[in-house]
Amino acid sequence: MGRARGQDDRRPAPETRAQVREVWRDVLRRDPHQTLFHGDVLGVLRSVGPVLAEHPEYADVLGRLCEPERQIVFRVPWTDDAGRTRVNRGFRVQFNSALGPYKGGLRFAPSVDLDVIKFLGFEQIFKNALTGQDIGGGKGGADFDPKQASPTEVMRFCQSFAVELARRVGAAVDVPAGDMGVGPREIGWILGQYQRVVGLHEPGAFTGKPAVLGGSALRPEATGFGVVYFLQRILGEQGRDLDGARVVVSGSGNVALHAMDKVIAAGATVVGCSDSRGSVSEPDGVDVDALREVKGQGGSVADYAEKRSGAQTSDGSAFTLECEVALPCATQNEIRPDEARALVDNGCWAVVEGANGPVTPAAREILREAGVGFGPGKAANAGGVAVSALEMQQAAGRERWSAQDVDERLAAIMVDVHDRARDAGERYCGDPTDYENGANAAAFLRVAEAVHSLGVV
Ligand code: NDP
Ligand code: 2IT
Repeated sequence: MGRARGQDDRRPAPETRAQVREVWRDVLRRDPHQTLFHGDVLGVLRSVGPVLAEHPEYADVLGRLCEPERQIVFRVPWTDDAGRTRVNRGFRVQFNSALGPYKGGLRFAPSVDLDVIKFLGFEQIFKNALTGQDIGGGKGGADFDPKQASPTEVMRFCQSFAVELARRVGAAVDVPAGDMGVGPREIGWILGQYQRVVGLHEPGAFTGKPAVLGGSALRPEATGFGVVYFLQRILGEQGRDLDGARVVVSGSGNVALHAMDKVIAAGATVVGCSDSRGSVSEPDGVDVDALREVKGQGGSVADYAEKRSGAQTSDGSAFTLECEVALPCATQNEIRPDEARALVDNGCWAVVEGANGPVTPAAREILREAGVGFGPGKAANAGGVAVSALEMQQAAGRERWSAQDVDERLAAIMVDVHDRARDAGERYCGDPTDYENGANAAAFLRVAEAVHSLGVV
């Protein structure tokens, strides 16, 4: 990137600012109750001002970025083990396809609604652009609770969900993957029914598949590993490293467990973790294999702690524990102002988002003012979707790459994501550590150029 822009060059012209205000008014008017989505849009609109000062022609793109190309809401009927008919609501929001097929995960959780899916889908457009790969943005899921269902019920649900999805997705159209509540097992079941309906062998229509069906080596690990590769770059810029650091990780699902593995391998100690039922502190270090085993059997972090003499459980947040690094890897809105203040008071060096949207805007402001390093999810957790894109490449080329090969590519992509966010932070905000505005600016530049080049479509 060229010379950093001065303060005066960073303010868009009055007519450009008016265009941005009109986009924001339309977003509020169309869906007045979608507060999660609004928060995410506002963050992007605030970040892109300096980009629009340089490229006023991209203001015209904003309205199209904020309105999904297509929103599919559908009924998912299924039969439970007692023979009763059950109904859930399914979603697929195909947000933007300027850079490639819509790409993004499926979330199964009772809290899923159109607001959650639009927030995640909007975030995904920019995250995917930051990876440098040719993938558009989308997201989907259902208000279905897999934790309250037996394996046969989950399979029937996935099959019913896949029947509707079959008319909407495909390797060159839209390529879903997993997210909360959806892992390789569910993707395998969805793919199985999808292929029956479309009458094709088309494993490239989904990523995050079981390895035997063409799932990429290291896709399960990719998000958590990528978070730590990003964290290591932030710490490197601070002249620090993970050796001897105390780390708190929230969640104990896919992203959290692999992030724990990676920080421990780098010499850190995981002193706290959590799940939807509570949190645990363990100053001598969480035993991740033991935790994985308990969680794999449907247990909670409290069940894990019961077996460990040095562990203590709590109903409160894990982020009030003393730590140098915080990795929120569970869900949105986990770190609010109270937790942010506790992290600052405890001398935390960096907060890096493994989950999507776990740190609220007010909490981010507190971290920023205190000079705590912050890695926004759309950059820091991009490793998952990046390896999904590598899985798409492997499917298209009928190839299988080794775990080492994928890990090297993942590490290189995370360095690029970090450097893109840092360089844009420097250029557009005069602050190379402003990864949040930098990530938004860098991603917007790439997507906006693509949308603009396609004409008004
Ligand atoms: P999982 O379903 O594997 O794990 C989610 C974890 O979060 C579980 O331990 C769950 O608890 C916990 N959790 C859920 N809700 C809450 C809550 N309200 N409070 C505290 N803990 C909670 O999901 P993933 O690990 O795949 O996803 C985690 C986050 O990472 C999500 O925000 C997701 O969007 C994001 N992400 C995921 C990617 C991926 O590749 N999977 C890629 C990029 C981002 P319990 O065990 O009790 O259910
Ligand atoms: O939030 C995310 O980036 C994901 N759930 C992964 C999406 C994907 O397509 O791999």
